[in-house]
Amino acid sequence: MTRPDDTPRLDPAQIPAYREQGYTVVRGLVPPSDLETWTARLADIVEGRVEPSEGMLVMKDVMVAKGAVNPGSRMEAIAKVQDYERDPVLDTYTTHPAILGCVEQLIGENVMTIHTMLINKPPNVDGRHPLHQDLLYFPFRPADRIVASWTALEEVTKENGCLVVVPGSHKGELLEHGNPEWEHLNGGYFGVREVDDAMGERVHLEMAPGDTVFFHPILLHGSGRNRTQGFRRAISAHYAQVDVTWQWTSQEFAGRNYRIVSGEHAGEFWQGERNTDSPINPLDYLPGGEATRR
Ligand SMILES: O=C(O)CCC(=O)C(=O)O
Repeated sequence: MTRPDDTPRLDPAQIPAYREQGYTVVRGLVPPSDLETWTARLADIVEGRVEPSEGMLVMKDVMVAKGAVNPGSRMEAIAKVQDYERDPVLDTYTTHPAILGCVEQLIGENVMTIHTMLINKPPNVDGRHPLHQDLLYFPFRPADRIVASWTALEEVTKENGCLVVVPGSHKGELLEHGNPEWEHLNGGYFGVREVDDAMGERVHLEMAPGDTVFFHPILLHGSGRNRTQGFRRAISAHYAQVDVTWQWTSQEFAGRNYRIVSGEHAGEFWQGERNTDSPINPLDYLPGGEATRR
């Protein structure tokens, strides 16, 4: 059974800061040896030495897919690897005791994973991610019982496209999203339709390898372009406390299994009811009717 260890990872002051700001960064949370393991596995998958696990999506950057740039290597072609939970090496992220410990401090004990992803920002592509709210993609409520963890696999800076957040924006509502009119936008990278200065100041989260940011699913966030010749890679997962309810009218994800990763039911799948008579229609937040799958 996987359990977070008992070491408190978040400084007690970080919990109220998270409630107030919608995010908190834990410096040096993950040791370099773990980061190296995940980065090497990503390379093995992208470079064809390891088969992608069942259900895994390995997505090319749109500029590469359209032939707008010629990548110098396979890693330069990839925007993200999604749904890695069946990969035994990458999945050690979702059950990492330090990550789980923080997640449980923020949303309570007994959690499941609801989304997993590695994000690559190679050089020479646009690669921007417009400001958005991740709750758009999730059928579970209340939002306060969901949290994202995002760990830098290498130095992330303003220059290479670090995350940008709008502190306090998680206190608002889920907003309407759409496709910004950018020439090159990766599939599923939706953005909030109307972003104005009243939403607050944007903060760039520059992070060292192993630093991890935990953020609320209503927090407005995105990321800029990588203007360096290196990569900007990160590994992330979304967690929900098992005591959430399914509140989507949509059948999308209705057949998906959500795996519990801590507590007495660790290893089992979430058994909550998927009541598609629920009040929330995800397409209300995505006029144009595109699928919400990223
Ligand atoms: O890593 C990035 O550049 C953005 C990731 C992100 O915002 C997301 O996946 O929701």
